[in-house]
Amino acid sequence: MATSFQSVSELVVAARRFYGQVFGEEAPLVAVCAPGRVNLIGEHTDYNQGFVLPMALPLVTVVVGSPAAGQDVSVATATEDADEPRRVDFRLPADGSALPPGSPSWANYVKGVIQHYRAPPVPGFKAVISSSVPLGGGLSSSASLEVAVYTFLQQLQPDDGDTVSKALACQQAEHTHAGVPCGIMDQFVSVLGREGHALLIDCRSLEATPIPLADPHLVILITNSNVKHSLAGSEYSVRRRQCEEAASILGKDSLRDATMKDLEEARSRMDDVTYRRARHVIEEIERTVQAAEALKRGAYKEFGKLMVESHNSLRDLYEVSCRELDELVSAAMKVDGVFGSRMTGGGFGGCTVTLLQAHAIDTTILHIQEQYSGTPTFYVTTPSEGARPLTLS
Ligand code: GAF
Repeated sequence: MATSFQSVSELVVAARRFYGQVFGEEAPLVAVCAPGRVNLIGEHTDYNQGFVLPMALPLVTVVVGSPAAGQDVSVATATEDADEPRRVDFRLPADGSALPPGSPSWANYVKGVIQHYRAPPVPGFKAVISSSVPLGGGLSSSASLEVAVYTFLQQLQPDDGDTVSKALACQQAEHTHAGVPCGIMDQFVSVLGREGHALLIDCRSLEATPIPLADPHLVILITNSNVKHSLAGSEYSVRRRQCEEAASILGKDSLRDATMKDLEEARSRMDDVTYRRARHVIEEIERTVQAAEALKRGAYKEFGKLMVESHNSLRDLYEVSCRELDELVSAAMKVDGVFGSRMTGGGFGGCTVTLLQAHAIDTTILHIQEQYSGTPTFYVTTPSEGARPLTLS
């Protein structure tokens, strides 16, 4: 059975109750939410200025709160983590100077977004955070928190930027306050996601093309491996550097500008690891464009084949998969009615995404459960809307 998750309105009800418990005062005035994402194809291509094809999820982070007098900020999270305090209080720097990261770590996303908000000075506020995006599960819980906080600040004091600059500010927050040199995909789709559509994002021009994905005969199944290997953080930066190195050997600004012919011609001038990283990126960018075309035509078999090729390339050339993700993909691919399956997100744990015929959902879940050596969690999802303010009744 797929896991049921709290709807946006259930999360808001819970967050309002929690706000009362924490701050013990009148009801909050503002509520917003921002979604997590699943990437259908185009992995580790965003920081190479390539294409990605994610969709926003019905799993969201909700922020509810009110403006507060002065420069004081108080934020509490409904997520329990025994190691970290669930409430943080700090003062906004009056002179607009930096708001450095510190402890608890979850509050760094809030501080980072305040620092990069495009209409300073940010006023004081009280808020609580509540989320249905699994933490550290590769579905962009951090981007959804950043974008939710930014959307909350917009309700207190409108900014002067457009949606793309909002996504870029949230990406900056991740760089400076979480220390992750991520690409733009997660924040972009959390801001601009569209119900019933995947987004083909050109990570160079930052233009997005919505591709309809609302076929009642099709299911998008996310399987959480429920493992996260410690390599995830450090290896991400290593991969980024290897791609930059490959681009520089090829004499290109980024791997987006390179072809397989360029790479083969330069092969003797780079080591094998650099070659394999670059090959993944160049071929994955091409696969993503082909997959978007296939999706437009409803050619799910073709799409599924590209998903599996993407997974194999992430496993063998980019080396960001792991035993658990490989197990989940190969279990899914044995079931009749499954079009394709692959790891999604940064890798080294987290989730897989599987595209299948709706009638095959029960058999697929059962088969994966039987074959997987760990304990998976399943989410049946649909492409959902990006960040938005919510009405409080
Ligand atoms: C993580 C990053 F945050 C994204 O920018 C992207 O690079 C992804 O890994 C891999 O495709 O989610």
